[in-house]
Amino acid sequence: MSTSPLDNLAAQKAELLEKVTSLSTLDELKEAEPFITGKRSILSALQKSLGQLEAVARADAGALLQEARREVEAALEARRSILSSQARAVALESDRLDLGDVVVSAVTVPVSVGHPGLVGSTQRELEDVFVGMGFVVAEGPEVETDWYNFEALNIPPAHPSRGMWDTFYVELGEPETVVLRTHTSPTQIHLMENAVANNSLPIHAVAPGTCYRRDTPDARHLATFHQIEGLIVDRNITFADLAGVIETFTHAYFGPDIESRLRPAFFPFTEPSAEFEITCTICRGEGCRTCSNTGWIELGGCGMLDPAVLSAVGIDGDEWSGFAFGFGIERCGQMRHQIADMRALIENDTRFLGQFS
Ligand code: FA5
Repeated sequence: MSTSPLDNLAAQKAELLEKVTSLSTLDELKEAEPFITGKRSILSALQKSLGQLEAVARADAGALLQEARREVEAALEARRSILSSQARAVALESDRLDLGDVVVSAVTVPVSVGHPGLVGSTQRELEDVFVGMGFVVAEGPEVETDWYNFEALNIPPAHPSRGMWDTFYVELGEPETVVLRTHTSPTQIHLMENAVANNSLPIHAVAPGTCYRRDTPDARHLATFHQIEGLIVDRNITFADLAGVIETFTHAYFGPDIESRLRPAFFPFTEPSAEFEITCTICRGEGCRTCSNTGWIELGGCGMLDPAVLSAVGIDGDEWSGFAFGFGIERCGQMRHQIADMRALIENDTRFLGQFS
């Protein structure tokens, strides 16, 4: 009985197909490929051996071998495709960002985070000083009626002193009856009204907040700025108490080396009134552009509560007396940090603002 090189073809093909199924990674497949369908495979060896056969037998055997090769090659390609998708899925899974990765990158990559601005931190420092002196911190609305911003503070309509405050009016109700507050002094009225309504006099409070004026920005002015109002209503309060509070504040906030002074001034809601000034910290009193060559910088106004204001809110001026003050928060920060021009605070130059973190 004649033998053919393809006598074991069925078993050899089965063995190759089994080998293909056992491949579990693309690397294994790549390594095994030459032995399955490549030059070093049994299929290639059989192909070579067909040369010994006679022409007719060779053609039949060649067709059989081709058929077996196609089957093994198809199985190998199918396996390659399965292993490729598995490898892609594994790669995707390892690329997925989970919370652990986020935390790790937040720790290792330097991230620039913000910090409170100079005005906010100055406000908090001022609050701290006054809380340390026994004041509570309150706040009032930024949009006020004409009554709170002016009339209750003894500034009737058309009174010439209204010219002290260049006002932004809000288009609400009758013309010029609602304003963006020009100062924090209306909080005096809210505090006193509340105390009367709740029968909770005395008052020892500060109220910081934003103010708006049609002021042209310059080295000491902005159109939107901040003040901190102070109000004491109690028994037997005198101007000496006011001067003592201002001096204690100056030393606590600016240190003992800074000189301060009170100069007579006029405010319709206090009598007597004064302006509170300190030595200009830019020129140390020598005179410079920031202080208009006076050597002094005005930080705020103050005075004893005018009896007309007390009676406007229903407080008996024979039993109670008090004082109020209003300091510019930007001015305080400006002098503490020796900033020659206040406009730097609103120019958003992070090289400048970053110094105060
Ligand atoms: C007043 O606003 C009074 N309400 C202060 C007051 C309160 C007096 C209680 C009596 C009793 P004046 O307009 O002077 O006063 O402003 C007070 C302070 O606010 C100024 O000294 C300054 O420090 C600050 N200030 C005023 N206008 C501006 C502005 N446009 N930009 C920045 N700061 C300002």
